[in-house]
Amino acid sequence: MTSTFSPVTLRATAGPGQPEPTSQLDELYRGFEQELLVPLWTEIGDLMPASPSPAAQPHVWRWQNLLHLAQRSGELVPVGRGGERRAIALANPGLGGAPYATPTLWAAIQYLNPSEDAPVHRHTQHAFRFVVDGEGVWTVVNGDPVAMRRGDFLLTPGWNFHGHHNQADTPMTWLDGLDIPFVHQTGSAFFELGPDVVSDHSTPDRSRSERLWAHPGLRPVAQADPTPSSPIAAYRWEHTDAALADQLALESEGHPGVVEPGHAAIRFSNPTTGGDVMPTIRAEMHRLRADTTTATRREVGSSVWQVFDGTGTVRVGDREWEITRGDLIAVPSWQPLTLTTTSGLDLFRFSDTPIFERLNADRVQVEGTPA
Ligand code: GTQ
Ligand code: FE2
Repeated sequence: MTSTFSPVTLRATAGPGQPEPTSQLDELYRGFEQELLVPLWTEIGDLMPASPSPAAQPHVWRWQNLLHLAQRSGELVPVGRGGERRAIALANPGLGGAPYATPTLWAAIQYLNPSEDAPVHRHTQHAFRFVVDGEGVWTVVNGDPVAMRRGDFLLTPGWNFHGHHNQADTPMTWLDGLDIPFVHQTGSAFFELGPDVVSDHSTPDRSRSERLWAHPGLRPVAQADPTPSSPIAAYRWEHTDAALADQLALESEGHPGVVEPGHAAIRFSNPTTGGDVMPTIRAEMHRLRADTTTATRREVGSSVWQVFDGTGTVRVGDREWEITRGDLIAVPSWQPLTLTTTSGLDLFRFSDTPIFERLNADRVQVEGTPA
């Protein structure tokens, strides 16, 4: 669905270094078609560009529009077995209508009405939730109920059973991020159903996972082995916010720590390795002071950003948008990105960078410095 190739119709057109079209050449090309063959010489420009030229496009989805459609889905579409989740995915305009925000990343708004249960299942796809607004849902991961509140970043690494339940008297929405497109396109998906309702409807303030793992710089001695995904089920906003505020305060006091002037950022990390939270997904939170513009930066791999607070302007490639709370931005591979704000801006970001780092195919270029 996302292929940029039209059904095989090879053309005997004369390009640079190509023979003049003749009936014999045409016959050769019909022979290729018949045998389902494609010669490199007609495709090389697209297949092997000098630098990444992804099919995915820069795009912004407006949270207010997503919210409205999610609310209507909440009225019209039940959540339960079969569909599994009332989740509505961003479809990048360059990817042929597939529910892919980028070639590797799924981003969706999920909506749960009061008293609803999203049934239990597990899959090899890695997942997280990020909450831009609201509370009242607990996601139950391997039997451990995890509260969801504004600013929290929550993990559901691959093959963990999980369901969600809304204990509030108001609906709740959040952002889901998964590696569904990567897993789909590489034929590596497995899926299993669990119970139709979550096993534990209790509403603890902190999950068991956090009580064991989420103390700063402290890990349980009995848990010595590294795990490919982080054992921390929830990274709470109070910690994220404090880390960003402290970075900017240190900058004001003349100490290092920020990415660049006026730009603080933290990466959510796996305490057992120090690396990314999950094998395919990197997640970060960024804070720009008022009246800050970032350096223009591009990198191999794609990302999705969500505005958490404040307003600003985002430039991706040759597109530019004003952005406000909840808005989502798709940044394709190697597209230059610049953020500007006059009011101050908090943004959540996730990317597929760990895949490229593992393959030694990662590259970053910051404006004014060599790649
Ligand atoms: O909440 O379990 O957006 O399995 C897509 C697939 C959410 C989930 C999505 C899922 C989920
Ligand atoms: Fe799921």
